[in-house]
Amino acid sequence: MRTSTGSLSVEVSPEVGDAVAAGRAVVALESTIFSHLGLPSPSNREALERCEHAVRSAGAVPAVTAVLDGVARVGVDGDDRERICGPARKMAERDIPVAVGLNWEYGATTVSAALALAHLAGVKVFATGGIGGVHRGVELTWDVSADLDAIATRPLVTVSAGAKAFLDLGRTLEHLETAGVPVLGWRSDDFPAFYTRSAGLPVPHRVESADQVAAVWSARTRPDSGMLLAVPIPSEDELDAAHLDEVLARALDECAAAGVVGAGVTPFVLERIAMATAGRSLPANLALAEHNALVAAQVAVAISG
Ligand code: PSU
Ligand code: MN
Repeated sequence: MRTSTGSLSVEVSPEVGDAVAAGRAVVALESTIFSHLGLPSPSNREALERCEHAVRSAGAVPAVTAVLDGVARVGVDGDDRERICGPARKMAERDIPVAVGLNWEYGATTVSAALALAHLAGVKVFATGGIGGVHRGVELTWDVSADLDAIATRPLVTVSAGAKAFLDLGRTLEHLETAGVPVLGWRSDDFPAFYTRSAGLPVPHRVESADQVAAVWSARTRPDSGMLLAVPIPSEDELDAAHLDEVLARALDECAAAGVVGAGVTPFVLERIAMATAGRSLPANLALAEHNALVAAQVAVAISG
């Protein structure tokens, strides 16, 4: 099924297209996390399988987003699914026209790109690991992830374990407030920090159930706006916060010393974190992504019901 808005046409898989047309629950997934950019092999494939399984177990249809051979896709099945776990080029929303126009083999969607494609396919809920946000030292680098504006301006619920831990989380919350994004804490009063359950910052509002998220969703003042559901990592998978702070500080210093800027910052820092935590960050990353997918599916069911 092909759906087209403006000048971009999106290839929607039959399963996802049927579900959207029938008003059934669908959860969009970004592909960066499943590609070589997000997680090392074979963890990336495990992440894909666990996220898809979690979505299905709650009665929703998973919809992986990507550009493959220059075609924007929502819902990737069959042989193409294998390619999602391969080498990719990182693709924010602004890169989608380039990936399509210049026929990229595999453009992996970040949050902003996934939201753009999911919206074109009529999907209402999106799950990821951690969103991008305002970087530490933003006053010098001006580095604010395009994820934040996409969350504000795409009519989807984004489900994430907060923002990536090495960001400036206070300023990230400020930016979301300015952009008018409702931020809800899933059974928590704290904004989560990806690998840990609390960033030491309060989340503006707490919700206890998917039905409550759906109730907030249906009362938005602007139909074209989105919201963020912040889901803390399950307690048993949480990393030690004090150790993590040291690791993050070192990784950011190394990033600066190596002169890495722009889109290269996130992959560089994530790799350093994985190395310095002796692999413990990897199972944590998998667990939180799977849990987010499960909560997102419950929300999608509540919204479609
Ligand atoms: N969080 C992770 N791994 C990732 C990302 C986030 O643990 O790979 C990716 C997501 O795709 C997110 C992107 O949308 O990083 C943000 O990148 P940037 O900061 O360059 O906008
Ligand atoms: Mn950036």
